[in-house]
Order: sequence, then structure tokens, then C-alpha cells
Amino acid sequence: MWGGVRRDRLCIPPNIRAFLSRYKHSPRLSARQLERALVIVPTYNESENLPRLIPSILSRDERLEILVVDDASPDGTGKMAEEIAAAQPRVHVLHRAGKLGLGTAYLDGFRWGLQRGYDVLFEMDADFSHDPAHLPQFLEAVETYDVVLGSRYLHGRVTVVNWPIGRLLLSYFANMYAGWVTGLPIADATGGFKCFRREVLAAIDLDRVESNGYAFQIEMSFRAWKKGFRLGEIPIMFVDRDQGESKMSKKIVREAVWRVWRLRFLSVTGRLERKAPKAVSGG
Ligand SMILES: Nc1nc2c(ncn2[C@@H]2O[C@H](COP(=O)(O)OP(=O)(O)OP(=O)(O)O)[C@@H](O)[C@H]2O)c(=O)[nH]1
Ligand SMILES: [Mg+2]
Repeated sequence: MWGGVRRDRLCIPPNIRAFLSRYKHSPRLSARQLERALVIVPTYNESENLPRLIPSILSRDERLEILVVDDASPDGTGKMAEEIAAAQPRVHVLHRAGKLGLGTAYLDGFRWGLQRGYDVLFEMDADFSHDPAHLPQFLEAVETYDVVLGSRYLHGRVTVVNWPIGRLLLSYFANMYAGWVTGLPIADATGGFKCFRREVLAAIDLDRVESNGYAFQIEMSFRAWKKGFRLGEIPIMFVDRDQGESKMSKKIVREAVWRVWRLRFLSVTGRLERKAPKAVSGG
């Protein structure tokens, strides 16, 4: 009767469905459902930070485990992570062949964690910019929200310590720009301390995520929001990296500038979610 097309797809236009789904209720996640949480920590030359960071994370909650995603760091971070993991079953390591970027490190970490059934997956930097003391607040907030974002600019307050003024202004205005272009209703779209319920990552087609630098953070939140998941922000104190070298580059900033327009374009043309074409079976 309906010619093979699902009835609900005919009744509600996709834009109205997307609008309504924004307000769908996120059922509360009980403590029993949140049994295992994975903190994904991408590393590139973080040997000065990792041995201090790991015990600090693990001490915050017994449900927390860690996945270090190391890109063959020349300073031996991967080997160090391996040694820690050998003695601590709550620590895991994923090695990649070379420096492939932050975004793909997280995507590989998400896939690893989803396959192993973690209930909640975190993104967290290795350089102590993200204070492990905030982890319990995230665990509490994710009982209510599908995605929890650690925010440096919540309620008009800037909670960033030790950044040069130029970097702070860049980040602050980049956030305003990202919000203006994408419509994302959050104060800090480029922050990288965040936490997803597994359902969110399972619903996003990770193979379609294109960004790799700062834009990766915007893209993940944008895709989750467009799927109708609820985003919640908690204030965090962000401290400039303690030890080691920055990987920040002009290329990363340039990517973010044009990528937000691409996200908007994909969204308004309905291509954000479009299925990849089916492979044609040849003879
Ligand atoms: N696996 C992997 N990790 C990376 C890569 N680039 C950066 N990281 C890690 O991602 C996290 C964030 O990178 P940072 O260099 O701190 O970037 P940032 O916070 O924007 O800049 P700074 O704090 O100034 O260094 C850190 O834990 C890095 O070690 C990469 O290509 N691969
Ligand atoms: Mg950093």
C-alpha cells in the first residue's frame, strides 16, 4: 500500500521530525546502568604527563577505565603506556602506526570502546589541561544528559588559566563563530573534555565524521545535536598544558573556519545523515 516506503517518513517532513526530536526526553541513566566508563586519552609525546595522569584518573571512580591511543610517539609514550597497562588491568592501549591526528584517534577509540560494551565514553587530553577532578561531575551529569561537555565559557565566565591572551581570544571568538554558523546551543563548542553515552556514538555514523582538529569537537557535538540527543554543559577549569609540547597549528584553525560552513551545508541539504551509496555488485 505504501509502496515500500515507511509510513512515518511520509507523515512528518524530515525538518519537522528533526526539530521535534531535539526535545525528546533522555531517560535517566541509573547508576546500575552506568557500570563501565572508558576515558579515551589520545597521546603524542606525552611521556612527561602520562605516568601522573593515569593514577589520577583511576582514583576518581572505580568504574573508570582508560584507553590510551598512541600514535607511535617518538618519546616512547606508547611503550610507557604498555608497561602501565601490564600492571593495571583498568588501562588499555591502542597503538597506531604514526601521527594520524586527534580526530581519528578518538574515532578509533570510540570504535574500540563500543565493541567492548562500555556504557559511557570520555574524551580527555593527556596534558592536564583537563583536570581529572572533574570526572565525577561528568559521571553525575551523564545520568541526565546524553552528551556532557566540559565548558570553559559557561554563563559568561571564562575559566581558562595560563593561556596567552591571543590564544584565549582566538578560542573565545572561534566559539562564538561556531555557534553563529552551526546554531549549536552550547557555550563551548571546541572544548575537548566531554563524555558521551554509548547510544550517541552508536547512532552517529563514525565513518562519516570528516574533521580531525578542533573542528572534530564541533562536528561530534553537531551530529549528536542534530540526531536529537540532549547536550549538557558543566563548568570546568581549563589549565594550559603543564609539560610537553603543543600540537596546535594554523592548519587546525583553518580547518575549523571552513568546516563549520560545511557542517551547516550538509545539514540544510539533508546530507549529514545520507546513507553511503550501496556497493554495486559486479560480475
Ligand atoms: N594519538 C594522537 N594524539 C594526539 C595527536 N595530536 C594531539 N594529540 C593528543 O591530543 C591531546 C590534545 O592535544 P594538545 O597538543 O594538547 O592540543 P591543544 O590542547 O589544542 O594544545 P596545547 O595544549 O597547547 O598543546 C593531547 O593529549 C595530545 O597528546 C595525534 O595526532 N594523535
Ligand atoms: Mg592541550
